[in-house]
Amino acid sequence: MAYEHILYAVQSGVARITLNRPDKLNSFTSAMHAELRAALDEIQADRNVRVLVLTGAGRGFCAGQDLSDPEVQFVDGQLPPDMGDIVERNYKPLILRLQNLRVPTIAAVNGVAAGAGASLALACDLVIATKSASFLQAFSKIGLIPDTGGTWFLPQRVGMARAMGLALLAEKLPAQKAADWGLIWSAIDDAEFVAAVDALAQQLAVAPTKALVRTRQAMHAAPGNTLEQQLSMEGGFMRELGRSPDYIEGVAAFMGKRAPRFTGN
Ligand code: T3D
Repeated sequence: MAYEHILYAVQSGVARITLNRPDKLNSFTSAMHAELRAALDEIQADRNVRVLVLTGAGRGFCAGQDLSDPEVQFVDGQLPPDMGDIVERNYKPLILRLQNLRVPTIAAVNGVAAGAGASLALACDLVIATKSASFLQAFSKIGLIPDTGGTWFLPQRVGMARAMGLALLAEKLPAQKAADWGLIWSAIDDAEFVAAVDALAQQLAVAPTKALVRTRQAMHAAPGNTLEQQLSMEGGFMRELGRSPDYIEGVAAFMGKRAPRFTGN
């Protein structure tokens, strides 16, 4: 499929989606949402893909909803736009697609991630950012709440006190502090960022894909489960994975003192 608002490429098992509206800091329109959904569906169907890298073109990662999009503008004499409907149509399906993707996901945060752009990054399995990047819960500045999963991800990652501070005060959180707080995996010197993202992507592209994705599912299910339920879920996943070709290969490689050759199966 030809894309206009994103770039999409697959190489050596790594699918790369680049949000590509740099003049607007890659903020979301419904058209960009539709392309993002289509690209995620392509990844889901392409058995050659073993990892997704999501990043932004230009100096920003994503500034959330495009506030200049006519779809969210107030027009005198007309009903105000239904933000809840936009969330249901665009943001909720995006986050659910990411969470249900059959490959691990990396947010490569190359610059500011604001509003739903910050939530989008947090919905990925690993978040790696340039030291010059920042995370901004911009919502309270315009009278909204952290959406796109923000109220779910933030308190789990940084605790309620910091989540509330970030959301209510809407101050930019520099990437290094975000890493120190446990909001993201790591903050990397800008000059080393591209190489670090590539290395991480290559590492995950040859990892046992199913085990990584089951790990995501188990981790995210935990807050809603009792310990007993969680132990049962772990048992079910272990039963499944213990019969998988990648587990057989992993053990054979360990016993043979050689590097494993995982196929993602
Ligand atoms: O339907 C719904 O609305 C529900 C869903 C909501 C989810 C949300 O995401 S709500 C939150 C929306 N996002 C924001 O409120 C963030 C707005 N942007 C900013 O606060 C700042 O731009 C940043 C802190 C992200 C970056 O600041 P800075 O100084 O580095 O850049 P800038 O000069 O503000 O922005 C550069 C250009 O991008 C500028 O355009 P110009 O003047 O050069 O023509 C700016 O208007 C544009 N831009 C940045 N963010 C947005 C945007 N244009 C439209 N929408 C944006 N969100």
